Amino acid sequence: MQSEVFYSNDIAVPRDALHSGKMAEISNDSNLCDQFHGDGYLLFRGALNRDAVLDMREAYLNLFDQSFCIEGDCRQGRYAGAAQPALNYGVEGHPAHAFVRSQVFKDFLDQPTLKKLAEKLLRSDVKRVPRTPLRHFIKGMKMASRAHYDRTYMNESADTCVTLWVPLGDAPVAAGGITYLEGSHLDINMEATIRQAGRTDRPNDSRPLTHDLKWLSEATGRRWLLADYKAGDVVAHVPDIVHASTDPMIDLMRISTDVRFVRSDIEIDSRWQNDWSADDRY
Ligand SMILES: O=C(O)CCC(=O)C(=O)O
Repeated sequence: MQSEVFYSNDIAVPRDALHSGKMAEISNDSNLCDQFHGDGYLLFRGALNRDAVLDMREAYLNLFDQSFCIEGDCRQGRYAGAAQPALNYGVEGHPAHAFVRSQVFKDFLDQPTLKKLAEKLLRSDVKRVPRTPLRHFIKGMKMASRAHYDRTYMNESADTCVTLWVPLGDAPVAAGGITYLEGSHLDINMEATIRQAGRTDRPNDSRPLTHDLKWLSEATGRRWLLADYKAGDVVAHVPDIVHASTDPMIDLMRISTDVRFVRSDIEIDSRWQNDWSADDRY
């Protein structure tokens, strides 16, 4: 049964018609580019080979201690409640830092399917942006990605850049997954609204963001769009759409990556030219 709320950064957001809705699926007769630019996102179900995606999940979780996953099953990847690495997430020495630099991960990113999706949506030749964050959320963290849009982190527009959000494993809403604020990429007041209220748990960050998804939904009259993702799904989004993620509430760990492509004729933003590290502060 569906829960009556979802959580993000430990704040309950009602799953009612005012605050949330379902992400659109691709309809057979839709023009992909029109739907992508109209909605600001596009959910491709089963775009990637499920086994190849689970291979990535397994390869990453194999870098942890055997006791990390329930029954030592790194392919399924349910959190066993064991101690986590002493190091901060994603810094040098942490498995996520090593994994994004591994050849197996880079080969996964360079598979033709991802590039072809990006080419279709940007209607251009594209190149992959080297900096590719790995996200890993575990039950009990009570935290998720804050509401933000990519344009403030990367100097690009919907004509030059697309983000492909790739869950490395099944990611139902309760495991934590990406969620989009409906129509926010078309709202010229969005940045002012977020800034004006100053409703952020990161007051020293000058970028427009908020941890409070319930407040943002009510302040803008917009709904958070949710989906239960499966390994193999890919979601594309434009740099202007406000997105965030839901808190992990179940054993199944949420692992995902954000693969970005830009038109091949533009220079990649200097902040995005090297491998991701959680402390690179971009
Ligand atoms: O996976 C997530 O929690 C969101 C990641 C994201 O929004 C980003 O990297 O820009």
